[in-house]
Order: sequence, then structure tokens, then C-alpha cells
Amino acid sequence: MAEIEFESEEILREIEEAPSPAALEEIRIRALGRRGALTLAMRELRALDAEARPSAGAALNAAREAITAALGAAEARLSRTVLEERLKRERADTTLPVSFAPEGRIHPISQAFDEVVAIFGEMGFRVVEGPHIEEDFYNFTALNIPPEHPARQEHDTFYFEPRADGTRRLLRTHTSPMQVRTMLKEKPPLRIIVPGRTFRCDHDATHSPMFHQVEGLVVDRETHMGHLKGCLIDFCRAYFGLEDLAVRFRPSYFPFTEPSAEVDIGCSRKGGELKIGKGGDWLEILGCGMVHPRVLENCGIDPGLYQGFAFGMGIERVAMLKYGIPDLRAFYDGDWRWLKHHGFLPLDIPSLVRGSLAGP
Ligand code: 2NM
Repeated sequence: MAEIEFESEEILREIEEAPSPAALEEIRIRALGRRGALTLAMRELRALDAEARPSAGAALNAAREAITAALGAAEARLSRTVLEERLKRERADTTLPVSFAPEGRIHPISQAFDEVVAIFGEMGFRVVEGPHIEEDFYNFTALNIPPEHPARQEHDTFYFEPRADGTRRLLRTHTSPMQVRTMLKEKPPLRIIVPGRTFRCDHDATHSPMFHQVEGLVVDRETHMGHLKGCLIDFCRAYFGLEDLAVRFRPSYFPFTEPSAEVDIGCSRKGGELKIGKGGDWLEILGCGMVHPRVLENCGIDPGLYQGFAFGMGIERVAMLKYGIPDLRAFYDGDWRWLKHHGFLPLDIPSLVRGSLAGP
């Protein structure tokens, strides 16, 4: 035998035009497989005349290299195409609206915060937030609670280890340190509320060592007890969604306000069932008072020119009353079934009146 017939041009053209990795594989088998055209041609080399063999062998080897290279290039091109098509097919549009049936729930504490903030926001209050770890001055001294004052014991304070100079930092026992910081930093008129976490070393069925408060402060030239009463009566009626809710102010004592009062809302406890509104019984929900002149002075405000009122409430308590949650401790358990029952749908916008309870 003097010659071997093998044409690689047709194969190379087919490789170039292969539409898919599967088509490419079919061509590879047809050319280089065990019974492929080139494999069979290589086998014929043995039957060739000795002088014709080297050049024919070299030609076949060159054809093999060309085909192998073309297959590699085609494979890279086709796998890129496959990836691009898959990306096009599986594309996620992140601008689409979120699911309308979300599984998550807004915690009742967060919901109550949002509702309280919405009401005071509508009245022109600004939200201020600050650190949980505080200095003694902002938590106590500036608020007319000097060292050895019995209120320091009543506050059941969590203290940190003393520093070299003997002073200790603490976990704030109320959010009032932020009222102090705001008065020291800004000029009246002031109208702020401070929602946040607070800490007292107290743990039983009705007390948690970590709890939540909203406190408020108004300071202006002629702020008086009438402003305090109007503001807090409006708040109670808006929060509970009852225009005729009974509200009363009962004299009380706080070191940082004078006079001081506690705010009760009307309710009825007939038949063991609590109903908020009217009915001769009372429920305490707020503490308040006119800011003590010494507190204003400690915070760089001239009590001869300015007066202010302040108030504070426990968020757990107002949330329990409004949403009918019986047990304080469940707030912190992180039990998903409890949250499914008492939590709120994330897409509800908290309004001045109420957020709707999530369905089952
Ligand atoms: C309350 C009750 C009464 C209060 C006072 C102040 C400050 F810093 F302005 F003096 N902040 N919050 C206050 C007054 C808080 O909570 C039951």
C-alpha cells in the first residue's frame, strides 16, 4: 500500500459548527474513537511501504493534533454558551417586591415601640437613642440622684468593675441619661423621645433584668403642667384607640421631677376580664412630672428661663395591655410558635391607632 486516504477538513468544519457539547462528543467519537476515522487510518500505517510510512505518519499526527486542538477550543466556546444560557434562564430579579406571605413576624416589643414613636412623632417629637453602658453622672447624679440616695438601691443597678480612679460604669437603669446628654448638647426648645433597652437587677414573674422603656422630654420657655396633661392624655387615647378613654393623674414622687405624677387609665375588671376604657377601675401606665430645676441646672439649662416636663413608660407593660399578652417572660423566650401567635405581619405599617394581629 502506498497511500492512506484521510481528510481532516470536513471534520474540522463540523467541529467548528457543532451546536452543542453533545454534538461535539459525537464528532469526537466519529474521528478519534476506537473505531473512529483517524484511528482506523493510523492502523493502516503498518501496511504501508517503509519509505511512504514516515510522511504519512507525520501527516496523520498533524491531523490528530489539529482535531484535538479544535475540539478543545469548541468545547470551551460551547460550555461558555451553556453557562450564559443558564444564567439568563435562572436570572433573579432582585427589584421584584418581597413575598406577600412572609413567614417572619415583628416582635410585639418592636411593634409597640413603632406605634408609640408614630404617635409622638405626629406631635413633633424627635427620636434619640444612646448607649446601654453609661457613666454614673448621666444615669444618676445629673438626675438629682446623688451618691447614697436611696433611689440608687431601688434601681438595682448592674455595675461594672471599678476603674483605677474608683469610678464605675453601669448598665443604664432607665433611658433618662439620653435626656441629660441631649440637654447638655442642644439648646431648647427640645421635644424628644428615647426608646430603648434598660437594665435592673430584678428577676421574677413581673420583672426582667432587661426590659424596654420609652421616655420623653419637652423643654421650652413656658412649658407647664397643662402641656404635660394634654400631651399624655392624647397619647393614651391614641395608643389604645379609644377617644373617650378615662385618664387620671395621681400625685407621686421621683427625684428628677417636681411635681411628679403617675398616670392611670380607666378599665373594668368585671367577671375577671380586663377591659380598657371605662368602668371604675384604674391601671397605672406612665410616670411623669415637671423636670426638677436642679436637673435643668445640672444639664446646663437656666431654670429661671426654661421649664420642662418628662415622662416614662415600660414598653412590655403597654404592649401586654394593648395586645392581651398575659406573660412577661414569653417576650424573651424566642419561641417561634408564640411569635406566630402574638407577632405582627412585617408589611403592616404601624399607624397612630393599631397594627393588626397576624393570622394563624
Ligand atoms: C419617668 C417619670 C418621670 C424623666 C425625667 C427625665 C429628665 F431627664 F428629663 F429629667 N427623663 N425622664 C422621667 C420623669 C421619667 O419615668 C417613669
